[in-house]
Amino acid sequence: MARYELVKRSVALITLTNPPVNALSSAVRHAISKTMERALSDPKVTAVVICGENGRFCGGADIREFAGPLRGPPLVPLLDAIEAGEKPVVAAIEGVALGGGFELALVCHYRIAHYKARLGLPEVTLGILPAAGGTQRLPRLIGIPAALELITTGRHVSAQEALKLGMVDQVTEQNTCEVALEFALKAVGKPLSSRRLSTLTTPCPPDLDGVFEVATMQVQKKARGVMAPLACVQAVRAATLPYSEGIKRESELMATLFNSGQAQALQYSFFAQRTAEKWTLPSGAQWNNSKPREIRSAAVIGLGTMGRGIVVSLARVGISVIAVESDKKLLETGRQMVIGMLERDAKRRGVSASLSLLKFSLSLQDLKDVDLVIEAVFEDMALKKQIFRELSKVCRPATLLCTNTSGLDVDALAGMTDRPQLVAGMHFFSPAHVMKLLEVVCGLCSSNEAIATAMSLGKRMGKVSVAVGNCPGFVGNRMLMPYLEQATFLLEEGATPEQIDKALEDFGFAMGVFRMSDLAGLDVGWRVRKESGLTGPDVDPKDPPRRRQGRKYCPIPDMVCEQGRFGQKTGRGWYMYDKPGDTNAKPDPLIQNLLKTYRTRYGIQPRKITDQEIIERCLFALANEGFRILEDKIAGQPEDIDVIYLFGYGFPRHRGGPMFYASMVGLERVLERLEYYHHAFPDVPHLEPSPLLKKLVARGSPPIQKWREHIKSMHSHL
Ligand code: 3H9
Repeated sequence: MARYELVKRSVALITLTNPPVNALSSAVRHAISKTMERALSDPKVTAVVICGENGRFCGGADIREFAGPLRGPPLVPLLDAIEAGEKPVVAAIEGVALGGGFELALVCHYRIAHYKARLGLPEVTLGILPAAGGTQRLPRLIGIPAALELITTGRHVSAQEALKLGMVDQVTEQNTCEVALEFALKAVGKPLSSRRLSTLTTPCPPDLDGVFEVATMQVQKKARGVMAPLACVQAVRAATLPYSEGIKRESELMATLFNSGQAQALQYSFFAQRTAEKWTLPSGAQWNNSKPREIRSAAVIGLGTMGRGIVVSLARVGISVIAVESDKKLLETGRQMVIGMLERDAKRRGVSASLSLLKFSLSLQDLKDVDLVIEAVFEDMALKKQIFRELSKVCRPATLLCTNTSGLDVDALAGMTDRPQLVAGMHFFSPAHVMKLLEVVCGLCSSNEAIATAMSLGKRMGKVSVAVGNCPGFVGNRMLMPYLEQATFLLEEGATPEQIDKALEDFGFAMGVFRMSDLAGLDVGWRVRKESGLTGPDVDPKDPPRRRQGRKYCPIPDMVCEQGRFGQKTGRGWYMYDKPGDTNAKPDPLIQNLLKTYRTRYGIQPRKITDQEIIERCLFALANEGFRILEDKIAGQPEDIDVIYLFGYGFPRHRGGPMFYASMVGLERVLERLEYYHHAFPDVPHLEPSPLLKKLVARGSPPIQKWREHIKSMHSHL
């Protein structure tokens, strides 16, 4: 767990050896303690260098150990002892020094970083704070404002920025360990007192109270209801006290956070993201061994909002792209917009724009030789089918054909081609060059290789990719439907859009469902409902007004659209805006009137609806559909669903995602409330508890990490 060598005759080199990130597990802490004792007591040793194996200094405390009782030496006294030692200790930082890893570097008397290293205290993103002295030493080293920014955001900084801020003493492009060893030899005999950060006084800005007030306001505004950023501010404030008092405060604040549901949810999210990336497939098939193909060239068909974002995502990772449009004018507009987006993106990242990788064309014939095509025309099945038919004729047999669709049938498109095994869905989220989520949709015939390639391309583009099965809406949009529907039924029953939005925003969503719908545009859903015969002139005249296709239907969203209210872009939607495109949503008396008239017309007596009912109806219905998705093998594991909601739908990260939230509330309670609502509103769809939820409760509500086994056994009984 830590190797000890005597090098250059008098330097003890301690190498952390806990792959993949040299996390500070109990065994590593034990090994550091032992090797440091040995170095300090050996008279031959004059200095110490600490480094990490495989080019990574240390990724911090071992997060997996947080779930159990503390074993091995606690970190704070261990680090205090390193700092107090009488021999100079130098940290040789390669790769990462994050969290506890950077706190370990902070107790070393000197820090040398490789120019590609990244440093930081990301604990806040895990719902905790840097509780091994990080909140006390960093402000003493770089001052309160800079430390506050780094600790409350968890931002990683480059070695160059770290040098500028004073976090490291030297940045090198050479062998970091060698440089650190030489540095250590030169430090022998020099006084160490000014290098022991805990003994220094924190430099304070003149308006100390003002700085903390602003920081408090900022974190409260940015992270509504999230505890860790606020606790980080309080801990940094304690760095103005003597170290012994500050470290006590740090530890108290940590204890409060550590046991909170928020920390559990955020740590779950960390691992869920990594579990999803390993992609157990919904069908349960083994995909991990399949090798992705290398993609050097791609084509994107359609230069609308989605297409443009996809072109940018591909080009900025060095893939040459042919962008195709059907019309000269649209092609030119698209071309200008893509170039502008790429130039702005390159400027922001301080690199040169990869414009030479782009080609623009009006003909599918130009796509003969590309490795992969992403069709991104608008959601018109007939048009998409025609394009896939043509692609099948034009592209070489090995070209992978993908469709960017938010819910259309991938198998139907695969059926248009001569290579259904090389067809997959790639559902990007808008704007595609910004949003992190990618649903990779496996059709019935999609080969392992095709899915592996789409997943690996997603990763290369910096996306969080999740493999899902093929059904209307896939995972994300299929689940959105019950969530939106509960919200509209609640309107019918007596709530207002602003009341529902406030309850959801207080829960942690950045935007409530109606504000989000106004932003996205109400006309898209209206068109889909019209096309599927739920509303409009094609509605079956035999259907009673509030029942459609055999189930209860709420026509209020259609009535809003019939008035030309399509959301922010028209200045009117569920809310009113000062002008089209404005974002400041104000309650609209016309909507209140519309609701009143509607309820009167259908004899609905409005009732008082509590925030608890809003949260339960919307979020339990959402999770209930998630259970059905697991039953139907559209998602392989609950983590996949949660990652989709965290990265694509703004589900608050400190709640872990809809499935984790359900597990935290308690499956028994979720079942009991769904049964209650289903009984009270037997007509309202999506409230009937799913068989999987019932089964899990019957089996004693196992923790979410164990659901997979129960789902598997459920499938084997089907
Ligand atoms: C802390 O330090 C608290 C202290 O202040 C106070 C204590 C008193 N622990 O991300 P990757 C696993 S809190 C355990 O795919 P990359 C990860 O799950 C900690 N496991 O690689 C994955 O496992 P698997 C503060 C960890 O190259 C594998 O390593 N530190 C940890 O894309 C590879 O990870 C952080 O918040 C860990 N600390 O990125 C840093 N870290 O293969 C968290 C990783 O089984 N880590 N694993 O799925 C990261 O941000 C990234 O992992 C890192 C590498 C940037 C290091």
